[in-house]
Amino acid sequence: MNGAESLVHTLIENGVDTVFANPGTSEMHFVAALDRIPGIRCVLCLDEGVVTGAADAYYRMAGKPAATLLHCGPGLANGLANLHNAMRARSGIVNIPGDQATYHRPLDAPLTADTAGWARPVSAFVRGATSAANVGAYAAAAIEAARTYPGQIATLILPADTAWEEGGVVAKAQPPAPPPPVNKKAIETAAALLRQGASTTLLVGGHALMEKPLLDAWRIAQHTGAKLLGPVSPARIQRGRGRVPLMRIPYPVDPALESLAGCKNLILAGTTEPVAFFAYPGKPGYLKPEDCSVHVLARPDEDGPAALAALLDMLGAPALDAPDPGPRPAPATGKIAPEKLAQSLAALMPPDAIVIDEAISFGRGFFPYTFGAEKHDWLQLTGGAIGAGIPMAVGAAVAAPGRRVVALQADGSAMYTLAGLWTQARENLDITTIILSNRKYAILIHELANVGANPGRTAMNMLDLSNPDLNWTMLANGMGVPAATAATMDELNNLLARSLETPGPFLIELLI
Ligand SMILES: Cc1ncc(C[n+]2csc(CCOP(=O)(O)OP(=O)(O)O)c2C)c(N)n1
Repeated sequence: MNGAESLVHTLIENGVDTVFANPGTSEMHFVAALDRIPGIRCVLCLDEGVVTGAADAYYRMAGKPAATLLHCGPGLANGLANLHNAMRARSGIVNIPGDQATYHRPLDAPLTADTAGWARPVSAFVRGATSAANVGAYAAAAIEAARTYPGQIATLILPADTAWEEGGVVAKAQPPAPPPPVNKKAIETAAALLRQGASTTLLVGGHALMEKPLLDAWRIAQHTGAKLLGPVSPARIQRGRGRVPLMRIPYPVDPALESLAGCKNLILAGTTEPVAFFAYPGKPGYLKPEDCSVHVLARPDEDGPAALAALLDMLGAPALDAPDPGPRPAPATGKIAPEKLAQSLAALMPPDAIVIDEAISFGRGFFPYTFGAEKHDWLQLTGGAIGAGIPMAVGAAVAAPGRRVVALQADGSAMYTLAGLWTQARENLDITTIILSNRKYAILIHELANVGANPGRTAMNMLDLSNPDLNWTMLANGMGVPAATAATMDELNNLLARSLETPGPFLIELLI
């Protein structure tokens, strides 16, 4: 058995059965081993940002890591922005860049780079195999690291000779260490604060945004009068009718500050203290009021769901269902508007859909209008590095066959990793992409004003995507994805309804 074969067997034996791949020469033996040994679904992506963004969303939906296959340092570097988003989402990924053969590295051939150096800032674990004999053991260690609660990026660098040489040994990963036990003192403190009744906000993130813990949080809030909020950009929320209608802290700094105005005690469950996305001249960076104290019920790496369950128990909050959102709305008609798109989604989305939200400025107000939709999962851009949406749709669809993925996709952000559409077509993934076509970097037009900068012609040109206009139907068709344009809500409703029922990908350019 060579090193590459030991790697593939180790992945399979430890339940890693999906690889998002963009290979090169140094990974040919890894590719050959994936070919010889059945058991892994290999998904070719034509850009490394697609590989890493797909692996991120795969973990969010499957709850187990996929592996990547990347080409040397530069291939890894192309995937870094979406690894950054994955790190912010606390997604587990077994990230595998190949590399120059160990003995070829000193020759400084063109693709030689500081692969480990590029991996380190986004990885909780970085290790390079030094011989075929340790590939399996290091892969098992990487899998263990990737699975560590709530999820981490573990990078295993695979020099070409460690893949092709004989002497590979398959290894078994240890089960990951469980999250630290719930902190009793933190629960008592939170219970005491909630009983006091002073203006308290419960901010819930991470795995605590799944259906059951979120209902626990809702019951705590209803019982004590606390306000319940989610972070600006959580990795995954389970929502829709029968589930908690959670509002998030808004992205723009002024409404974000307002959402916490008057808060005296901020209790954090599975998330960190909220801060503004950016500094703005004369505005605070921390979003809580100055006289507000922060209490950590559970850190993101602690068991937030268990902490909420224990807190609920201590408070003795009565059983309660999520509130009834009323009848399912009808699709909105007429001129296009953000809340109307949300309304049509709520009307038409099938049960168990997965929404990928890289809607940027158009998507700010979608949440309240979709509380009445069928149950669904909502995945957000977590690290602010745009170009995640199309790849995430790929990863979610691969992770959850049989569930429809609806990608709400701003046009500027779509262009970064457009190549992901090709993978959607090649794998025939059930993805409906709605391109929010404003032909602008609209958010940055607001930001220009927010930071007090001058909107001159050169500046405005740098925020304008017209001249030439992107032809979305042709772009999608060119990669094998059928597409059409909608200029009214009625046109959108027709296209959306049809695509939601038709297997495979479809792209709608919505002229907003
Ligand atoms: C990797 C990366 N590059 C650049 C940016 C800066 N940036 C933030 S928003 C944005 C434009 C977004 O435009 P679009 O996706 O069309 O959404 P809209 O603003 O029109 O709603 C840019 C370039 C970023 N956040 N991340």
